[in-house]
Amino acid sequence: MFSKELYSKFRYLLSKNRNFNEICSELGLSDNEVMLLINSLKDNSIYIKLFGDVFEKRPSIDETTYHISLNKEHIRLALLGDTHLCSKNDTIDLLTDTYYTIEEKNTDLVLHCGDFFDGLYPNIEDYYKCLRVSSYEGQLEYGTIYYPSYSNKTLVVSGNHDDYWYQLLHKEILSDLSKKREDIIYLGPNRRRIAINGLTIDLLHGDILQNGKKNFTIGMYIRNIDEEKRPVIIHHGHTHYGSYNNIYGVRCYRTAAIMHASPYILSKGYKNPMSFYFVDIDFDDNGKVKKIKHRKECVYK
Ligand SMILES: [Mn+2]
Repeated sequence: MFSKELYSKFRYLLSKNRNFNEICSELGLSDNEVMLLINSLKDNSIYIKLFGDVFEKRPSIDETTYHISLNKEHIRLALLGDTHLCSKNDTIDLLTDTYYTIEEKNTDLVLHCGDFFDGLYPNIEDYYKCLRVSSYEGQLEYGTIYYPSYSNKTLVVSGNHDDYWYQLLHKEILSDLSKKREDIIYLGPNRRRIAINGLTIDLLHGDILQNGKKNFTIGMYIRNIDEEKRPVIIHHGHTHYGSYNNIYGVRCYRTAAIMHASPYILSKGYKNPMSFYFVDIDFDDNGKVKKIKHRKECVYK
């Protein structure tokens, strides 16, 4: 796909310690083309040389609240996440079935807690072998075409896998996706507070705490928020295992992945039950939350 001359010019620029952007412009290639060239060399040390410790770089978090007003006494939300599109283990079929159920049950809004895409994990050798598509433009196109369309909106924050693209290319793939798909709204990286009438929800991926540290537990996340500012609901994912707990009076929904188990998960003997939640909320005349109930829905293979 790339000529020998191009490879040697690339190697030369690398040896001269040119950075990624300089290499793109000196080769006259787009960043995606250079990423493809790097992928094709299958040499992990090139990523490290060009991007360093990519895990230190994350897009900055939006601390503002995203307000939605729905003039209704009763609303239904669907909570899901970790769809990992473009992984060879993704499942557009089961995701489409899931959205079919969501439509059928007259759902007002879907919340997606990130890892929408599988991204490109730079520090694992041969990661591209786990992917259906390994370029930025290719993944963006795949998501635009195959993510199920929905008559209402899907609100999404990014997960660590979506953020790999930020670390490699300084691009937020979900921001670009939301420009192509008007039913998908990107609320920003990692987490965002949402307010629907009198209901507050923290939608978060669930891998890092407010201070950016990775020793995430939901209890610690809640304790970091002043008591009077805590949300009514938290929706998070990341661990690919679904559960519900009431912690310090906050209703915490952790959603499972909607993807098939990877060979790694299978080799460890872990189960991979796919599921999502419906949450029904009743409001009083002043828009205050009157009653909440939920149901876990299994996604059957
Ligand atoms: Mn995930």
